[in-house]
Amino acid sequence: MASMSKASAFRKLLARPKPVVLAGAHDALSARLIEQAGFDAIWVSSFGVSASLKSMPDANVLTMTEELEASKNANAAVKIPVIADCDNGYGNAINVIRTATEFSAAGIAGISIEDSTFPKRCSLYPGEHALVSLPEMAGRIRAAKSAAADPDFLVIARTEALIAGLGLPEAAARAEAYQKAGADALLIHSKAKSPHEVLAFAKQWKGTIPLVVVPTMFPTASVEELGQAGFKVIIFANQALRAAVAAMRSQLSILRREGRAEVLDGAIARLQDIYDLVGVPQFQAQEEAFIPASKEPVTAVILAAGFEEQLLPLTEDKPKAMLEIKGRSILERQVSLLRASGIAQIAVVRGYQAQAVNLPGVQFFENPDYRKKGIAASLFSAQAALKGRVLILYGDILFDRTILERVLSAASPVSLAVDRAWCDLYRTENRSPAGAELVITPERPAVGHRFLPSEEPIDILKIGQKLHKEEASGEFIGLAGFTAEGLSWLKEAYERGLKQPAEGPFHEAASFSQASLTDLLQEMIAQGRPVSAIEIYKGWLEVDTFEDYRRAWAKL
Ligand code: SPV
Ligand code: MG
Repeated sequence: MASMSKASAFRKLLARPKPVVLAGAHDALSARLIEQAGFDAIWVSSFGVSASLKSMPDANVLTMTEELEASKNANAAVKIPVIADCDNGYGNAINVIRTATEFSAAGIAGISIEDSTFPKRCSLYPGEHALVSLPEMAGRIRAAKSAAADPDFLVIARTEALIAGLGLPEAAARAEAYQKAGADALLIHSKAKSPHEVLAFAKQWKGTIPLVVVPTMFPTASVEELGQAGFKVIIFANQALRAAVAAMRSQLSILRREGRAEVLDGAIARLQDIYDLVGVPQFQAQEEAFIPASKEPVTAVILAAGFEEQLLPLTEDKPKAMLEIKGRSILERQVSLLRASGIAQIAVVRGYQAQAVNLPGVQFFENPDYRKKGIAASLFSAQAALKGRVLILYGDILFDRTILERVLSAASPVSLAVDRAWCDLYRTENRSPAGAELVITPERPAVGHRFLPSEEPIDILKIGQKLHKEEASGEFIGLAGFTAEGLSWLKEAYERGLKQPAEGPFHEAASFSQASLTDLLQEMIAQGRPVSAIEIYKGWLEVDTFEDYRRAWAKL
C-alpha cells in the first residue's frame, strides 16, 4: 500500500479539532529538532533560510532553487509535513507555476504564496511594503493550484494587506478573493505589537478555508488564544533560529574569553546528542548490514637477521635480504609488495650486517645474537610488533602477490603457505632443496603439471626440516599468517620453550635458543593447536644458494 503523501498528512492535521502548530526551520537539523519537540509540521522560513544559508536579508535575494533545496533538506530529515515559505512565488504567475511544480514534485506538503511585489522585503522590516493587485495575486493562486502534481498539495494564500497598512477592509476583500481563486488556506500577516489586528480579522472572517497566523510581533498570543479566535494553523516562524543565534553568541564569547572548551560543558549539547540527532546508531547498523567487515590491519614481520656462509662473498657486507636482483634488494621487493597489498606496518629483524639493512618507513628490531640463536629468538626480538594480525616472512623469499593475498585472506588462526610442487620434485628427481622446511598433511596429493589448490585450509600434522621425505607432502615457503588468536598460541609455544631447561632439545633444535619457526609451529601442533596449510604450486623463490640467486635474476 502506498504511504500517505505529506500533503495528505497535513490535510489530516487540518481535519483535527485543535490548531496545527508549526515551527520555522532553516535547515535539516533545525527541522529534526522541531519534529523532536513535538510540533505538528515544519515551516521552512524564507527569513531563516536567508539568514542561515547566506547571512543575507529576507528580500528575495535567495533564489527559488535555494529555498527549494533547503526545503528538500528539511523534508528529508523529518517524517512530519513541511510547508515551504515561497514568498511571492519568485515573480509572476508563470514563476509561480514553476515554484508549485518543483515543490510539489519534491514531496513538500504545501507552499505559502504572498501578495507582495517581486522583489519583496521581509514583512517585519520597516519601510514601504508594496503589493501586487488583487487580480494579479488571484492569478498566482490559480497558477499554483493548476501546477501541483498532488491534489492534496496545499496552496496557502498570504495577504500582506495589514503589513502594507491597507487596513482590515482591504485585507478582508483580498482574503475572500484568494479563497475564490482556490487557495487552501489563508495567512493573514500582521506586525502589530498586539494580536488585535489578526483577532479582528478572524472575527469578521466568513470564509471556509482555514486561517493561518504568524505570532512573531505579538508574542504574548498563545496557541490556545489564537485557536479559540478561529486560527487553525499557528506558525512560530523564527524562534528556533533566534534561539540558536543567542546560544551560539553567548557560548562563543565565553569560549573566546576562557580559551578552554571545558567551560562550555553543561551549556552545550553533548557529542552523543549530536550523534543521536544525525542518526549515528542507524549508520552503524547499516555499516554492519551492508559493508563487508573491514580487514583488521596486519603487521608484517620480516626475519632478516641470519647469516649463511654459502652465499659468500656476495653477502660479505650485507645480509641476504639486501642482495640486489636487477636493481632492487629482496627486502625492497618484499616491502613494496606488502605495501601494495595494504600492509602499512612492517617490522624487520636484522642481525648480520645490521647497518646494511635500511629502508624508509620500516620499523627495525635487532637480534645481535644471530650466530648463536635461531629464528624463534629473532622473531621474538620483534615482540613489540607481535600484536593483532601478523604476517611472518623470511627475508630471503620472493613470491607472487596472489600467494600473499591468499595467506592474508585466510580465516584460520594460523595459515602457512605450503608448496605442493615439492612432492613433484621429490618424486621425479628424488631430491629436496637443502634446508627445506617440510610439512605433513593428511593427504599427500598426486600433483603433476596441472594443479588446482584447495580453497579450504588443510590441517598440518607435522612440520620440520628433518621429516621423513616419503611422508612429507609439501614445503613451507616461509610465509605465515596469524590471527590474534593464532599469534597468542605462538606466544604460548615460545613461553613454554623459554621455561624448559636451556640444554634440552626443542623439537628438531638442539636447544630452545636455537629453535626455528618450524619448531615453534611444531610445538603448537603438539599442543593441539590447529595449524593450516594454504596450498600453492610454485610461484615463489628462495635465495639460499648461488644457483637460487642466478635463478632469481633469470626469473625477475
Ligand atoms: C518567514 O518566516 O520567513 C516569514 C514570516 O515569512 S515573517 O518573517 O514574519 O515574514
Ligand atoms: Mg518569509
